Amino acid sequence: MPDLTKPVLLTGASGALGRQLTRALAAEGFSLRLTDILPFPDKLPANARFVKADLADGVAILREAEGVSSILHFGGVSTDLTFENVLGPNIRGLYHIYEAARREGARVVFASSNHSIGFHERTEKLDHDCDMRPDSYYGLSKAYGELMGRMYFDKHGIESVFLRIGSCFPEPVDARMLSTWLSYADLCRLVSACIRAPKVDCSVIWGASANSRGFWGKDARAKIGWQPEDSADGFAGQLGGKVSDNLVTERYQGGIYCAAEYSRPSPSPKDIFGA
Ligand code: 15L
Repeated sequence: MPDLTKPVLLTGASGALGRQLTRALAAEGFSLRLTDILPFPDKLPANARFVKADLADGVAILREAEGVSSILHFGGVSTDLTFENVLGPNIRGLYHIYEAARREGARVVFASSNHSIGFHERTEKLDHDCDMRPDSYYGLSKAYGELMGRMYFDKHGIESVFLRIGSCFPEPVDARMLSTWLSYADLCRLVSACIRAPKVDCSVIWGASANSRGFWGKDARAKIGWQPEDSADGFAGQLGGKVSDNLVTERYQGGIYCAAEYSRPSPSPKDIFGA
C-alpha cells in the first residue's frame, strides 16, 4: 500500500508529457520532486521542487528519490535514435532508477512505449502478454526496461507499472493515431491511478484512449482502477485517409519506426491492404 503522504519523483519533467503530469499531479495535491537534464520551462507549482539531474548520475538520482513513494520515470530518449544515443539514458539511466526504487521500496511507473511491440501487424489485436517485437533501438530499450522492472519485482518485490504509451499528443494527426492516440487528460488520470492503486505488482497497461480502432486489448487496468475517457474516433472523418506511401510503415503497429533503415524486401500492397 503506497504512503500517499510521501513525495513522488518525476523524471523527464521538462518534456511534453512531464509538463502535463506536473500540472495535473500538483493540482491533485501531490508533493513533487521534478528532475530533467533541461531546465523546467513552466512556473513551478507551489508543491513541486525542480533539480537539474542527468540520469547518468546515479548519486543524484538516489538523492532525489530519498523518501518518495513512487518514481514516475518519463526521462531518457523518447524517439528513434542510434544505439549509442539510447544506451546511456535508457539502459544505464534506468538501472539508476531501479536501484533508487530498491533502496526506497518505491513503486516505479515506467513510460514504456508501443515501440516495444511495434513489429506486430496492424491487423493483430494484442493483449498485455503478447511477444515483445521492438521496432528500433529505442523500442528495444523499452522492452529491456520492462524486463528490468520484472527482475526487480521477482527478486526484490519492487512494484512497477509499464505504460506502453501509444501516441500521446494534444490531438491525433494521422490515420495510425486513430488507433494509438492517448489524450493528455487520459495520461494524467492513468498516472494518478498508478500512484494511488493499493497494489500493482508488475503490470502492463496499454496507454491509449478509448479508440474504437485500437490495436490493443487486455491489460491490468482493472487492478489499477483506470479507464480512458477520451477517444480519437471523432477525428476519423478528417484523418481516415491520412496514410503514408510507405508499405512497411502502414503494415506494422510501430509505423515509421519500423520503416526506418528497413532492409528486408518491401512488402507488397496485397500484404497490407489484402487482395
Ligand atoms: C513514442 O514512443 C514516442 O515517444 C513518440 O514521439 C511517438 O513516436 C509515439 O511513440 C508514436 O508511436 O506515435
